[in-house]
Amino acid sequence: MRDFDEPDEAGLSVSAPMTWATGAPAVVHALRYALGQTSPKRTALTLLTINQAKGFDCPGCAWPEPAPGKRHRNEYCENGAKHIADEATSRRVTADFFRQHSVDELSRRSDHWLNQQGRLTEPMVLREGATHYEPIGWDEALDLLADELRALDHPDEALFYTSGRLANEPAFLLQLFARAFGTNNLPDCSNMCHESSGSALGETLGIGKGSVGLDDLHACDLVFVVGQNPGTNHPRMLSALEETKRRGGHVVAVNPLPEAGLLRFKHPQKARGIIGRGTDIADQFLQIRPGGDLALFQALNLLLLEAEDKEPGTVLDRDFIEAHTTGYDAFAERIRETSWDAVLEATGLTRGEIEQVHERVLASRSVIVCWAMGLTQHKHGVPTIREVVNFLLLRGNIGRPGAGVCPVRGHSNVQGDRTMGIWERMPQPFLDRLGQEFGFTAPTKHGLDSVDSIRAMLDGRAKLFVGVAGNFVRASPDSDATERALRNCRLTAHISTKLNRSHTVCGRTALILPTLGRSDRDVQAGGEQFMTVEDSMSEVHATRGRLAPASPHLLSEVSIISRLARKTLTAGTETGADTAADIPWADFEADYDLVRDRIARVVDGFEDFNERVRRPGGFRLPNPVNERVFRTPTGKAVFTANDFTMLQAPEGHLVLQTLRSHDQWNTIPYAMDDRYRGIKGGRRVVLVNRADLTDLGLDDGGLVDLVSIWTDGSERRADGFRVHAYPTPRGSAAAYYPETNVLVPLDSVADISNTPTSKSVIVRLEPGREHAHHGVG
Ligand SMILES: Nc1nc2c(c(=O)[nH]1)N[C@H]1C(S)=C(S)[C@@H](COP(=O)(O)OP(=O)(O)OC[C@H]3O[C@@H](n4cnc5c(=O)[nH]c(N)nc54)[C@H](O)[C@@H]3O)O[C@H]1N2
Ligand SMILES: Nc1nc2c(c(=O)[nH]1)N[C@H]1C(S)=C(S)[C@@H](COP(=O)(O)OP(=O)(O)OC[C@H]3O[C@@H](n4cnc5c(=O)[nH]c(N)nc54)[C@H](O)[C@@H]3O)O[C@H]1N2
Ligand code: SF4
Ligand SMILES: [Mo]
Repeated sequence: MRDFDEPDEAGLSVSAPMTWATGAPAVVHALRYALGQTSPKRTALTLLTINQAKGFDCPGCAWPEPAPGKRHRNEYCENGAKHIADEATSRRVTADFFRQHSVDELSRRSDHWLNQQGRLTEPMVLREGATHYEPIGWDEALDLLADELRALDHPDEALFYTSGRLANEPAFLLQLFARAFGTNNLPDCSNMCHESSGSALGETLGIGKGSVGLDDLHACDLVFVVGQNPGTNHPRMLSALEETKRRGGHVVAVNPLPEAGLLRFKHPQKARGIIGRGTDIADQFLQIRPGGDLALFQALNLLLLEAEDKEPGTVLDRDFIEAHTTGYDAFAERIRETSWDAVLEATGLTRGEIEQVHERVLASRSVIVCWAMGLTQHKHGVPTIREVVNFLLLRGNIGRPGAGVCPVRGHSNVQGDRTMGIWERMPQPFLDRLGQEFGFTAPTKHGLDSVDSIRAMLDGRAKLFVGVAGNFVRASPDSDATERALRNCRLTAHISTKLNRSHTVCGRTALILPTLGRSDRDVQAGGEQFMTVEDSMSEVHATRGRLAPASPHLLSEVSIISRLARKTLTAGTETGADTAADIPWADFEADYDLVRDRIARVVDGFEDFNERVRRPGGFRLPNPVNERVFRTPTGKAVFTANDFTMLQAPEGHLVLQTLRSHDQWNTIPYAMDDRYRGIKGGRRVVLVNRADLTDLGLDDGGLVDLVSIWTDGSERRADGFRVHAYPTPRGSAAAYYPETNVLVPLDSVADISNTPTSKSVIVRLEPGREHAHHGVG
């Protein structure tokens, strides 16, 4: 199906990737997108208040803002401006729109087209057997949902999915509601994102978060940027790295792709950035094979041990290791078994390159390692991050200024949501405090994460899906299986700002519950409200929308959750859920200060929350790791012994990574270009090394289908991709998410964290056929 708005892949063109990121053109691109969505006045109103102390937090990534006094007047990036414009758009999806388009038709539209229709404006219901959504009042919609929840045989038959756009106050209320209802089934986007980081850091350092702040990054001697594409996904991180370099620090980038932002950066808000040549970011770029990072850090650790052997007492921080760590001996024994042949094969690097990095490490007093999806979304993501921790522990690069771990989070409040209790496995002390505060017993049985939720819906153990923000159907692996899972539900309901594919893949009954976005003003009975978020460096601050809401019928997330809870948690439920009559939902809805008062009593580090968050810039949550306090069972940081692992594709196959273009926000393409990688006018493109193209007998620019294989013999297919020669390592390929999620087998997950292996899908390329329609991957 095509429409005037439907992007046309026939316009696809691919040229050489760029070697620098962000400059004058970037600002022009942002403004062009903004003005295509809304008026100059709304554009000005939003862009001037993004990331300012009294404005709203950018709804894009979780990169922190500098302290209030150090903020630039335009403290946002090109992509932040696009995210805002996408939310502040003047386009609207009305009841009339749903009368014109059946659900079946909508389900065949592309992700791009659905998003371009604009903001959702009123609650809609798809009744059993109906072909179209129809309007429904708020009261009736929430009664319907509450009745379905109360009719379940057990609270664990319900799933409450969250995406990291959700601010702290609604996140706290959502998990409170789910637990008062009787379930820990709180899957979230983090399960598919940084869960491997949380698992590895929790086990080794006692807390699943990063330990560094912006000041540490500026003061650091050597920063590793591993498995991350900041030029597109965390653009203002480049300003921080530029500052590191200005102060004499160095940067090592580790990535299979020569990403523009890793190579050179032109600061868009400084004259020298616009006209000059810009700053070289990476002093050394390691073009690693996918999944080779575990081997790389094992080799670096081996070199450190050997250097210490040669000159004892000069390389390792013996005092730190002695006083603050356990597990050193078993770790060292394992590292000494490392084989250079295996390391060179796994990484695709030369020994000289690795030794050069080692020299840099020896020359640096303080080291930080930053990483993102290039590490977490592999089968051995958890051991890889554990090995990074080993590397830092060896020289005491944990718990002192200018050093530490820096998992760079994705969504603006994904870290805050976890702090607020959005996790299917919250520790017992948190559950106890929550129960005590509100007078009920929180369920102790762990809930389902994202992948296990799909399994539970497929086999009927879960019957009701509530999505709060996000686009579960497109974010999840194995698109066909996930769609079957959702369609198997009694009811699916989504609290959303914009139309997406999850609204079109429905249970027997479906609800769309439209809500305010970050930029919308939020006025309740108690007056104008603000909310709070926590960024990737544990800074908590306020966010306050300034625009007139997209429609008079919208409710805030806090209102929707509070009203639903009041309707659900009344006496006499079939589920036997605790009715938890002590929870003052109506008061919470009227005045978010009252929610924050409760957060202050339940969540560590939030004492005097209301008072402290009103200070300009808010406050930083303490990370005990920075005091060298490790909340592990032994009270010490843990060295781990990790088995060497490498990725290998069988003959004729490639390791495919699925990643983001410059013009998308997760499951939502904004436009069809990926400027820095030289790709224009299409997304169904797969990037392969030229020598592999030759070996596979494929033409540059030819049409292929991607076929993934899995150990149970099953195959999955994504059709109609153009294959292009690109400087990716031999044996690997890259293509965009979410079009390729159909290829990721549900059972292909990271050990321990259960994160889908989106960065290592084993595929072969077959002569292709044109993609029939754009809606389905
Ligand atoms: N504009 C924009 N910004 C975003 C997002 C967005 O969609 N659009 N999404 C947000 C979210 S939720 C997240 S989680 C972050 C994601 O931020 P990133 O993790 O930067 O995002 P990806 O596009 O998944 O890119 C992964 C990077 O890892 C590299 N990589 C792949 N495999 C390996 C490997 O085995 N080893 C190494 N060393 N590198 C590898 C890829 O080449 C790529 O550069 O971005 C956030 N910010
Ligand atoms: N193959 C593959 N799969 C992946 C990844 C990958 O790299 N490769 N990355 C994974 C990662 S890191 C992540 S984080 C997930 C992302 O998964 P999600 O977080 O589920 O997806 P998003 O695309 O961010 O969700 C976009 C939708 O959120 C809604 N929304 C936006 N703002 C608001 C708001 O303020 N309130 C409410 N209620 N709704 C709002 C809009 O309706 C919009 O359509 O995808 C994962 N899936
Ligand atoms: S770096 Fe991230 S948080 Fe900052 S303006 Fe850009 S998208 Fe928004
Ligand atoms: Mo993410």
